[in-house]
Amino acid sequence: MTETRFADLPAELQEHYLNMQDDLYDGAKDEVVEATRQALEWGQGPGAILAHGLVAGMDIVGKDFGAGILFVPEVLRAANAMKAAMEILRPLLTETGVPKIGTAVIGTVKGDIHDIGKNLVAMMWEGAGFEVRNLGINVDADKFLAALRETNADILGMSALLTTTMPYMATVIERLTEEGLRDRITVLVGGAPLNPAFAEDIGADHYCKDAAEAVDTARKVMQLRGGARG
Ligand code: B1M
Repeated sequence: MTETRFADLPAELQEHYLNMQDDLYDGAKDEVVEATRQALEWGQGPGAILAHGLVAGMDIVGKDFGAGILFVPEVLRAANAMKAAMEILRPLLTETGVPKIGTAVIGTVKGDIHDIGKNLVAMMWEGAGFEVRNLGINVDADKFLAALRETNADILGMSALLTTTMPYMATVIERLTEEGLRDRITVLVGGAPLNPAFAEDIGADHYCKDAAEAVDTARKVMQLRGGARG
């Protein structure tokens, strides 16, 4: 049920992360939160805790969900445990000594309520110096456009976790074009079922496979745009 991707870590930490994955799988929120605190006390960074404990655990949940071994209530409990742990990591992921480098709007597209990955991207963008307007889940084109206008954003980030909702990203991009905003907003898309070819097909500027890539890409976008503004 567990996964090891950290053979180079001390045995005690490996066991800690394997237990954390088990607790996440079981939706044991208090235990996952406590394990997150413990790992921080041992000097583990948020990136390692996410990768070895939380995301690794959620990957197993996803596989068993897909295989019909787990069902929505269990997956929801695992997701809630993950979200509680992410709240512990939030201050570390969002703390930033760097000046503001740009403004981003992000949301999970209409019809889709998956928000863990999108929230991770939002936190890490904040940590990289972006002012982020996180619109939440089930966001339609009108709401994206209104937020982009209000914030005068540089970047739009869209997330979709379902094959049935990812095409809605194209609808949002079409609306950007129709309303004359497309040229001044860089569109980044991500989510498990997407790939670079899909991003290109719908006219997005970049596909980001994970939150770290979303940070790197957004930073590069701002460099190309000529640095910080406003
Ligand atoms: Co859902 N679900 N789910 N689910 N769920 C998936 C996506 C699924 C692959 C599971 C499976 O079958 N194996 C499957 C989709 C199949 C498909 O479309 N082909 C699925 C399904 C079918 C469903 C329902 C339809 C189930 C049902 O009701 N019968 C339903 C749909 C509801 C809806 O949205 N309308 C549903 C519901 C749920 C829960 C509510 C129970 C819960 C969501 C809770 C929540 O998010 N608050 C849930 C969960 C947790 C999952 C899995 C298990 C985990 C998703 C997750 O949080 N991963 C998922 C299985 C999987 O993905 N393997 C699954 C951890 C997260 C850190 O990763 O979100 O991929 P991820 O984000 C990554 C990258 O993708 C990227 O960076 C992130 C961090 O590195 N990224 C971006 C994401 N967004 C980005 C945006 C960017 C850039 C990068 O912008 C620039």
